[in-house]
Amino acid sequence: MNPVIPGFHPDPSICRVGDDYYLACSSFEYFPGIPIFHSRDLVRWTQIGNVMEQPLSVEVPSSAGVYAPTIRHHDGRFWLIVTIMTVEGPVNVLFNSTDPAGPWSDPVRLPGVPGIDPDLAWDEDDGCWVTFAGMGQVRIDPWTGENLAEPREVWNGTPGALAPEAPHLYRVGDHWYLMIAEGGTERGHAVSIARGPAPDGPFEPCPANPILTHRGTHHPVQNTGHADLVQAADGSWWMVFLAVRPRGGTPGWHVLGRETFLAPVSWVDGWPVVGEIVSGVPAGPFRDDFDLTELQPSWISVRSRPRITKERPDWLTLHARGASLDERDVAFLGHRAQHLRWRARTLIDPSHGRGGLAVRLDERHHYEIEAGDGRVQVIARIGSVRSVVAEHAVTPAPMVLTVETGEPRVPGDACAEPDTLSFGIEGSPALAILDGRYLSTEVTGGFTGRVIGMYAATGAVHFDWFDYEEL
Ligand code: 6LW
Repeated sequence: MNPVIPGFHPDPSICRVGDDYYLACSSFEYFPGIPIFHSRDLVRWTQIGNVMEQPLSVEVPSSAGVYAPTIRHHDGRFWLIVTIMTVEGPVNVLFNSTDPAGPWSDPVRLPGVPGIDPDLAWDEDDGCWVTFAGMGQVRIDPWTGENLAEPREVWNGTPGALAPEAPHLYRVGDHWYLMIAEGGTERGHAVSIARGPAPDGPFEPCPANPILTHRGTHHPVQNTGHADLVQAADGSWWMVFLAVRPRGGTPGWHVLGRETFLAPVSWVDGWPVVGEIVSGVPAGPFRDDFDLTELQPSWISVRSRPRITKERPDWLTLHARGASLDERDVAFLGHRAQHLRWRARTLIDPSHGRGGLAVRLDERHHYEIEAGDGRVQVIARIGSVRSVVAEHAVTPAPMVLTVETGEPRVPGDACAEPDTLSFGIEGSPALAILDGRYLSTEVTGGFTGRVIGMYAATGAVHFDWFDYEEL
């Protein structure tokens, strides 16, 4: 059962214009921010751009930054509202564009919208409503970001439920529906809904709440929640939502972050009923030969783009800015891991610096194979422990570095890891095989997933190509 957008692509929000669907996801500390996808069938999605092409000017810890966008199309224009989580708390901003591939407008700040996970909806009188986790609601002027009234409380989900969040407000038939996530974004995650006569309620909860949850089931897809609804041109309804694919022994580890899934929705007695997941098409291989001057939109860096030059034709050169992946700013260019089993490789020339191929969760959790100064090392950083787990002398020449996942060493064991990660130089035996659980969200905490990328630790490091494929 595949996601429709595999890999760390959480908090999906969707809209339709004619036969075209557009979807936005959270991106946290990664740059550029807020990937935008396009589809014609809801199953096959292509990334067409990113909303935030400028780095944030505020301090953003890992798993803070860009949280939970809502994308809507209104009056010929796309609108995207989002929370930027900073060390000082959430800042909500609104972008607009006539082309979802970009460029998007500069962000309009919404100083009167507290909370996170803002939603956008327009009523019959063109009034623009923002509903945010808390749950609060306010009418705004979307061009200036000003509040047009005081924020008010609205339906806050099932009494006693953890973390009511991710509100989305819709007009369907005679009712306004307020759909939210609750139960927390872990195994208890769920989607609930209420309806009322007006955008601000009063709201009556659905007697069948939660309308989506996999908590306490054997389902291989868990943590289902944070959903958005869309109606197709043929009148059918669909839900996109985030979920994870945990593996290994107890308690189960998910390593790809929260991914975007799809399910059909039918309406019974005026309430949405969510069907079984529609499996997506597995992502194809990804390769970049660095022949183009523009980077493909799925390439992400940490917080901002490092200095990247094309000083050798058809190579990419990364210029170091932090001494290792332990640092907040590092010259890193990565691609999200999207399969349960995969392999990535890069051809590196480390004659002008040290650098390599890494699997990153955050500054405190990453594994990498690093070349330079006549040696290759495999380094593991797990929490406060950093260790060189293998070292090998090499002649200073270009080489292909590889990382691939493998099966748990004792499958079926209560403590079995979700996978292993094996690092090496192509054509030689693996230098190190490491336990994959330490690069899972259950260990690292936070909201992201594995990102595989090239990096520079010192000097200028040249890369001829990068490829990634499912095994
Ligand atoms: C997001 C919240 C959530 O703001 O996780 O699963 C937070 N849902 O709605 C970060 O993605």
